[in-house]
Amino acid sequence: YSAGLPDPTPIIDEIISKYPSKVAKKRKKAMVANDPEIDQPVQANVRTIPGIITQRGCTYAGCKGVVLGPTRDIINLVHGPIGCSFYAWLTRRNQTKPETETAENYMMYSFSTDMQDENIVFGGEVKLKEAIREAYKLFNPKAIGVFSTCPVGLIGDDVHAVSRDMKEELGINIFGFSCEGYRGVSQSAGHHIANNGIFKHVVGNNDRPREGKFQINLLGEYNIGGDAFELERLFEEAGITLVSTYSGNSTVESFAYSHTVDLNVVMCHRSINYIAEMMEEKYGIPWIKGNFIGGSSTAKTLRKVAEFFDDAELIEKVEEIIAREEAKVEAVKAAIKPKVEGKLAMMFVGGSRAHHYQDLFEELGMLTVSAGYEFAHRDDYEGRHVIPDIKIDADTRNIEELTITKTDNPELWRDDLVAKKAELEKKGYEFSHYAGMMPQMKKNSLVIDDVSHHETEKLIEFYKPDLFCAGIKEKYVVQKSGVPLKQLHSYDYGGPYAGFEGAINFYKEMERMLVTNVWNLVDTPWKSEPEIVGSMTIN
Ligand code: CFN
Ligand code: HCA
Repeated sequence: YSAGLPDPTPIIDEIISKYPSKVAKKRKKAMVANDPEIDQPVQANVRTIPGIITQRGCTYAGCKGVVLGPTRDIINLVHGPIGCSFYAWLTRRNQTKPETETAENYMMYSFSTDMQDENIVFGGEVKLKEAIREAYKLFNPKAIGVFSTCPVGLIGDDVHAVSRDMKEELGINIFGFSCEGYRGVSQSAGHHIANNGIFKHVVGNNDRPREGKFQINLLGEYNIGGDAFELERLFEEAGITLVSTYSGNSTVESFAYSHTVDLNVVMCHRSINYIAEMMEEKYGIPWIKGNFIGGSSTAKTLRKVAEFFDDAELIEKVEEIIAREEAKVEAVKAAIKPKVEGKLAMMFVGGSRAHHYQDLFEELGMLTVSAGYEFAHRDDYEGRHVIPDIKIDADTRNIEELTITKTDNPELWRDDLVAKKAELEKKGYEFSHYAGMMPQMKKNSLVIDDVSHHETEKLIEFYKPDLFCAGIKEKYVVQKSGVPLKQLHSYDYGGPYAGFEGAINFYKEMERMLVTNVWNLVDTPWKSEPEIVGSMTIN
């Protein structure tokens, strides 16, 4: 495609020609032939059509698995059948490192009320109370979060009332989440519910005094494959105090004083923008977007943070780190780029990585021919706030809304930060500017939201990509067709891929996966053998 990508309209038409007309009409709105120069709407954050094989997960997965899952000093108790808890048991590869050997860490456990038929018929609140008492007696935790699964909402167990009663009885922080799987159209609703719950029940509970000259939180970083450890290394060396991370390698203890920072740096905007906005509204803390996927993105984000603090010493230190680290990154890139340049990649992942990882491919000279998110909203694609986040009906129906009021404690309302933000904005510094995926992608690349299994097969046939990036459910189906699949959720067994060290690891992984003949040797049975057709004789 050195002369540019072909117009993907024929492939869009071919894909949807197999669908019934109503379905075709709906799916067509989720597919766009990209033009970075013009704004085009893409359908996103709407209900998946029943019968289509989607990549998506549920609201419970977004709340329990994604946002609260990586926090080690809270017992995350799942109220529901055991399968829901088992599903979210360390499958996301979010790592953690307690300060000491005896510090609280419950992440290796899977807590569940293990609901049975009789609890569905007679109610499960008594069992939930017993489970909370048992967890408290065994572990003596400082906090317990209770997560609702589908049957809980259907039978009407009130996890909030139970949590309030148990908080009073045991004297520790206990709170519930109405994150039943069916509540939204995807994981996205679960992120919102988790953000609201943490903000309401934890943030602001501890007004710890400052501990550093430059204090930040990192929002939307989940320490998959050790990503957060690499970023912690960089901040520490620069002299920037990382007060809390939402929620890679995190503690609820740190969430409680995370409102004492000067700046929030938001990495995955999709999952955590709500906390950034609420902290700004209540405490006056500004937030900026940051991306640490790719060597040049990492350098750019570090510079942005240093620029915010406007401190000569900090700026110098950050430049010193960037110069040293970029030299290492460049050396590896120079060796690998000639071997993978021009290779074609596709990625269909979550709500931010399908965009962020394009930076790494660009650095290697690879071309992203088609990409999409599973559950992002239109602003994540188009780069503008096109829909007010809080009001999308299917996504927010029944979500308990929070009324945020400016803090009444004058010491906690940061006038200095509000003034600083206004001053920087005048200089053209854009705080909440959110660059979406589409303006960065090439003309005629194909953007697809909530891609289906049928569409995946057709895309592979059409583009014959060198690499497909998605998750565990897609991995083996794609590989059986002779195309290597890199998991951009769990990183397969690899990582970290964030920061400078992460970029080096990722380049090496691309060399390992793409400079090999093994995929040409894959001989799928359906290529050589006729399709097996079933038949039945009725006498
Ligand atoms: S770690 Fe994040 S970066 S939080 Fe989100 S939108 Fe998921 S779990 Mo899988 S890998 Fe993925 Fe993103 Fe944000 Fe992860 S792209 S789907 S809900 N995601
Ligand atoms: C989730 C979690 C997930 C699943 C990954 C996958 C993750 O959505 O519930 O499908 O491989 O990153 O662990 O996104």
